[in-house]
Amino acid sequence: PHLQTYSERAKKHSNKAAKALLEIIEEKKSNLSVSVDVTKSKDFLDIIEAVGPHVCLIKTHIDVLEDFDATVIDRLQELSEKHNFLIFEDRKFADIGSTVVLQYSKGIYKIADWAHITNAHAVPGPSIITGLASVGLPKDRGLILLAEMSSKGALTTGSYTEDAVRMARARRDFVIGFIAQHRMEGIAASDTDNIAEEDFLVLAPGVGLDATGDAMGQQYRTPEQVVFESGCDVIIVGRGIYGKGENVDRTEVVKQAQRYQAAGWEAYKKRVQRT
Ligand code: UP6
Repeated sequence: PHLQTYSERAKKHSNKAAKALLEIIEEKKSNLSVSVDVTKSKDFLDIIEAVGPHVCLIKTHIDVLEDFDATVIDRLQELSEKHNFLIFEDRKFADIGSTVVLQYSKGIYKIADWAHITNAHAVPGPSIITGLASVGLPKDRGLILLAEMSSKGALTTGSYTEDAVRMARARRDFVIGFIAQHRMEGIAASDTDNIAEEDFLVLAPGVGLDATGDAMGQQYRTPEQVVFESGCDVIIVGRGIYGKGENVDRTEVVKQAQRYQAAGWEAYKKRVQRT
């Protein structure tokens, strides 16, 4: 599917969150998702306001905000409508079905009420999808499974990755894609896998133009490597856009967002180029 355009794929996608994301990518000519990993609500909202016009998706870790209250979500939703981007809470659920139901819908954050997309580890097996789907599907949400991580020494390799893909194939109504570094179509279908018209979105974190990693095992690749060479669909960029995320210089953040947007789009154009 990655050789088709985003809009061709949008037309065929049956999950509403995936379809909306593909439409926004094409409309805004942006496959950039900014990961807004800062601890003050003001910095959080300032960054989102600045990068909003340049992204298809805002990725959050809502639990790192020190001064969280419900107005942050109201404002986030306003910005999502104003600038036409979706919201992805990077919650990385990893528990049994009945527990993730509570974590997804209850508590302080009520993630299912506002995040179009969230994600989960495959570690607990298919029951984690059953649990999350019971909350998310009625709200037209989409789930991303972590198939590969970007950090050094990650255990998400080989048969683990393959089994995660098989779990996704069994729940294509709700699982819309993967956090990964490559496309997953190459993973052989088992007898029970339904792969007809399969179109999983691949969202890739670990993207940077100026650094190859950080001091804690993060590994960066360029948009060209991620989108053109590896066929991923969305680039996720955090510190490459706002650095430490304190006393944010709006002009600089906008400049970096535009730079990553352009690099991601160029890599995509090169990929789908028809000869
Ligand atoms: N993230 C990764 N690698 C993964 C999965 N998720 O880096 O395999 C998330 C991190 C962070 C963001 O939790 O929010 O993507 C990357 O941020 P950075 O660009 O500042 O390194």
